[in-house]
Amino acid sequence: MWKTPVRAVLGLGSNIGDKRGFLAAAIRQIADSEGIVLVARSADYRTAPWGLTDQDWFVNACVLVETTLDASDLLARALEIERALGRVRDIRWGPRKIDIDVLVYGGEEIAREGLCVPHPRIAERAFVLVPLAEIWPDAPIGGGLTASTALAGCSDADTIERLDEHAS
Ligand code: PH2
Ligand code: MG
Ligand code: MG
Repeated sequence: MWKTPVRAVLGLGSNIGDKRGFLAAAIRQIADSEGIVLVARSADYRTAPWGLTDQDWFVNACVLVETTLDASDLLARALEIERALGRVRDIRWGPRKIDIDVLVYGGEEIAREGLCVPHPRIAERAFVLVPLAEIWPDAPIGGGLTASTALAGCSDADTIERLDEHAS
């Protein structure tokens, strides 16, 4: 049965090793996935660590996709790509080679074990809002907010530095 594609956003982050290389590799694998079409990719951004501040700086980016996968299959695919790129899960909010979060899945609000969409902390995180607003300013991020309205109220957006186009 044909399923209408859903617009979804994945947020990517890395703060170990070849950070931009991990993001680029993850985005290639996302784009090559069955049931996922890559619509837009933000620039890479250099961001100060949030939450656990005693760790290296991050590179963050967001991608907008259209997908026929349901939300849990999209999450499963994201976690599979994390594993393929060597992600080891240890410290919450701690250093990672690659993190891929399902931030938005259509306008849907999903709250169950392991899957909370829109991601509950988007509105406080400039490292998510800046790349998200670049590619989809009207993205519905919950609580009646969009990426651009939340960004307007976000105090640390100036800690986010856009990086030059990647050579690869
Ligand atoms: N991810 C976290 C915790 N803190 N800080 C930045 N700058 N970027 C991240 O992707 C990030 C973080 C947990 O997922
Ligand atoms: Mg994650
Ligand atoms: Mg995360």
